[in-house]
Amino acid sequence: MTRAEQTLPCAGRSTACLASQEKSGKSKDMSAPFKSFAPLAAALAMALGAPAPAQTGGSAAPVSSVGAATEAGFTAYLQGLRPKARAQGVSDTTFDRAIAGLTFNPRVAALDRANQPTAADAPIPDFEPYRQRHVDADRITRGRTVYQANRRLLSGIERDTGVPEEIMVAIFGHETNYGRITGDFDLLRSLATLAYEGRRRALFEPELIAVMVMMQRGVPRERLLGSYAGAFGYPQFLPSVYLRDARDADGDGVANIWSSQPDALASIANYFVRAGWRKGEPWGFAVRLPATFDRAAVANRLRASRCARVMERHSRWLTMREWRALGIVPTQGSWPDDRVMATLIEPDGPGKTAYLLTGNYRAILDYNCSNFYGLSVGLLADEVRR
Ligand SMILES: [Ca+2]
Repeated sequence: MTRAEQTLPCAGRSTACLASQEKSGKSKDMSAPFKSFAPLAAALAMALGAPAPAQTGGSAAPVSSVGAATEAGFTAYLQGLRPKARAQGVSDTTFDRAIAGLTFNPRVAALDRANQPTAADAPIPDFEPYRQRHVDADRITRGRTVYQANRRLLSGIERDTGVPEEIMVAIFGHETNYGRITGDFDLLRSLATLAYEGRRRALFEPELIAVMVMMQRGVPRERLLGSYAGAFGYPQFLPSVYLRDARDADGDGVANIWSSQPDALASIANYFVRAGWRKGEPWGFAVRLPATFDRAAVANRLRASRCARVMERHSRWLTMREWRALGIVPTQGSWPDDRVMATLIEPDGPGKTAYLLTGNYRAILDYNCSNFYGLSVGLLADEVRR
């Protein structure tokens, strides 16, 4: 595993991670070591001398032992979900097939507990070292390959949706390193464990039932693998997001985000359409500030209800015309339309590269609420397009 691969998502569709952030008010910018799912699991497994986690993860060298009482409670809990599954259109046959042989996975529970937020007042590391690791030559080169291989499809999607071709590719690159790392935890077992464990049942139980709905609609049982927290496939969608946003783009009638690049890229675009991507606006761009720039004058005094630690690093919203009047200059390229609004971020503090971020940047944060994620997706997209 390379360091570049350690960015698997806590994705916006990954409510698991978002919830832990929101609860703590933590920015994911501060949680790099705990951002990965499958890679972290593999690292933990290695540290424990255990095989990499898979469907059998936990049985070889459990992180903690599970008593018979827990297993009995687990099974009883799952049986109790039948009415809820039925209400979502899951047949008894599918339900029985879904829970057959499932056991509590202590490794998943341990990974989830390990994914704890850092202290709210912990210092936020600089972005630049992160950028160098995640917008690296290998990821750019392979992104261009994916881009070229799917040009016809991508340009068609961009024409229809306004979501830029390179943004679809960059999300694919960031989530799974273009499909290299998608996770090999059994989704049903992981989600059942997390739902039963109960800390965030309100999030995980509906996702568990959503997997059953996927089975009901014909997704093969053996395909149901992903991160320990239930994200799967090239774009690392949660089950509920798959049901809502996944699309067939290669024409075989199945939204196969596990191995079809066209399907995965179209599904990512669909996610962004729903998240409010605005056609014709950039995600953001690097800018230079004048030496006399008055930061207090543009400070944001509102506290966001969601992802507050991420949003509080942004200035208040101004139009491009207003930013220009304050003496800000793009480091390259030209200004977007005067009326486009943006916030300002200085991820490494005054005197370093600053960025103006549009509403489309917020759509990227909806996918995964982290400034490091959003900036590196945008910058990778720029490089892929270049
Ligand atoms: Ca397909």
